[in-house]
Amino acid sequence: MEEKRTIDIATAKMLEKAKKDNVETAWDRAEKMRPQCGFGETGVCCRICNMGPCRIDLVGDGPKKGICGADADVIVARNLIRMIAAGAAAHSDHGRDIAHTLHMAAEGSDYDVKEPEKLKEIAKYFGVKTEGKDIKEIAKKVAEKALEDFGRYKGLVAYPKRAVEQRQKIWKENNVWPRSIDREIVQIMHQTHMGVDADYINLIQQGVRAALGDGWGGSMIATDISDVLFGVPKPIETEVNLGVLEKDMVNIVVHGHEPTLSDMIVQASQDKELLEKAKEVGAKGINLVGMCCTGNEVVMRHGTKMVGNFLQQEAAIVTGAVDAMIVDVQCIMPSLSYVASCYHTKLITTSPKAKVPGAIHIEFDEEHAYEIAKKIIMVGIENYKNRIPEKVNIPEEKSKAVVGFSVETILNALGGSVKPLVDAIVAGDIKGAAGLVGCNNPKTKHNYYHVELAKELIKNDVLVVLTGCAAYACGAEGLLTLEAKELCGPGLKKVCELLKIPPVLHMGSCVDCSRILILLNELAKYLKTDISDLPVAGAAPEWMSEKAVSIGTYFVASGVYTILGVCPPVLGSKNVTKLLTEDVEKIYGGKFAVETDPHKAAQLIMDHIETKRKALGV
Ligand code: SF4
Ligand code: MSK
Repeated sequence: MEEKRTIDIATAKMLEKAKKDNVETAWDRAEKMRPQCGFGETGVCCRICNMGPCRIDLVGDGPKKGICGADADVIVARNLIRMIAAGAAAHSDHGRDIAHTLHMAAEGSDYDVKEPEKLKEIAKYFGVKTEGKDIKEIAKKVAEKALEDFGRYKGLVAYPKRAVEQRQKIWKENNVWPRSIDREIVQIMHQTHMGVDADYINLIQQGVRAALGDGWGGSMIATDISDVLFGVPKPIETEVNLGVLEKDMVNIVVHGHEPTLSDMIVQASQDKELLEKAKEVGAKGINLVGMCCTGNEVVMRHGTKMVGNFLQQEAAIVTGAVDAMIVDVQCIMPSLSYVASCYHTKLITTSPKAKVPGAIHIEFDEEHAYEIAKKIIMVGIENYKNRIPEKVNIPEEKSKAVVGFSVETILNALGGSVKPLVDAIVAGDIKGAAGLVGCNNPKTKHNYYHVELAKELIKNDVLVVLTGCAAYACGAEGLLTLEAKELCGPGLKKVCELLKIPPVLHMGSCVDCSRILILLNELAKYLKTDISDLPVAGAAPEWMSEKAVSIGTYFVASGVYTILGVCPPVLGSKNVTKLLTEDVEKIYGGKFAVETDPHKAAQLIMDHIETKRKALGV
């Protein structure tokens, strides 16, 4: 039964344990939810005004229009771009917080500029002069310029001009270059208000503009400034899966997204005073582990072990060995306080944006970052003695992994330019590359699609890059190791041996999808072509979050063919479906496809790569 839910043995064991412990999980609730509402699934339920809810009858003689007259095209498009607005808002608000932290670092706080060179590099894009300037002065100016991009009243968002000229031209011609990050999100909310836009093409166009404000705006700011503050990731060894929890140490899980808190927690977990306290309560030390994208942020910079992805958050607590789970924002299941209450785990919320009834709330404040981080860790240390021994069962499964492939690292490994990568593509050793990103979703078997697709691609000499929860799935299967070269086709194997890299490269958290954009842009720049001409593709195999809708949209609008493993709620409109899966290609050079079978998806990607290779004449 549990094997139907996940391919991961550790998770399956914990689901069995949850059953014995009488603890309900997301999978149980997903089962109770079936069959899910067909109107919702196809996107034709509208609750935008209080004349509704209205729903369109797609098969029978029922209503074909809402009370206001909105048809399926309008309702589906409005619902979809509201998902983009929420996703772009989440990513971008994260970016804003990081920019704010840089500003505080410039003015004097527990944070500092770790990477002055990267700061100077991004200063260029914001038009900030660096010559002869003090680093704090540059940091302050860059932070202010970045913050301006969220609410500018004239001009355009700065980062899209990093893209190759051909791409910039497409965005300008189609009027989708974001004017300000927040404005495009607000405009979606306005445009989709009852009685405003009734043109599905115009609605989708605004969705594209807001999504670009995420990918080439808020997310890119989040990535860049995180690197400036916390370090540019470099390859580092770690371990992945629930087996990284330790029986005789204080286990603390950091879960959520923003590195501002988690990076401080990492530092505080090495504090001598706290290590002493841990020993006083009988533990051998503090075992800090990461979950979801917070985990991705800290592992890339510190090697912090990766305990699990989105659908493993409840399973981690079910081990009975988590003394504290610290959360900030995004992808935190409200069920965690209930699951924690079935064991001894303390759930600690830290953001004013994300409180959970039943959790302890210790509000994080960047001005007293280190002190608060220590206070939070102390909750875990003090809770160690409350473990219930008969409820503790840590699965032994864990895998080694090498993570932390920032664009800078990849270029370094290649000797400073993408030339060797392009040469390998031209020689056919590497056929192309694919980005696998995104979440888990109980609509699909946990981790199955991520892993099958990655394996199939590397077997066919397609280099894979990962962000988000996809990284945990492939990490747990051992695909983030040098040894995974044995699963590759002969060409990719040769390249992995030469460069000493895994065939599946971990590039970070969900905001770090912006790293993939930059890598693609570097390739396009080198080839003097557009991103849409490259033999590359993207996939969100098990996506569930609104952020993934925004990510998919900005990849398509950047010229990337993008496969979704779970169908978005658009099938209620033939026109919107056709627009996204066919017509957009004529505008942006990228388009969406939906394919629920990972092997067929791999074939689609390889066919696409082959077409692009032929067009490039390689
Ligand atoms: Fe119904 Fe129109 Fe109101 Fe939506 S906006 S709920 S379709 S009346
Ligand atoms: S954490 S958005 S489940 S990737 Fe970024 Fe994972 Fe998806 Fe959240």
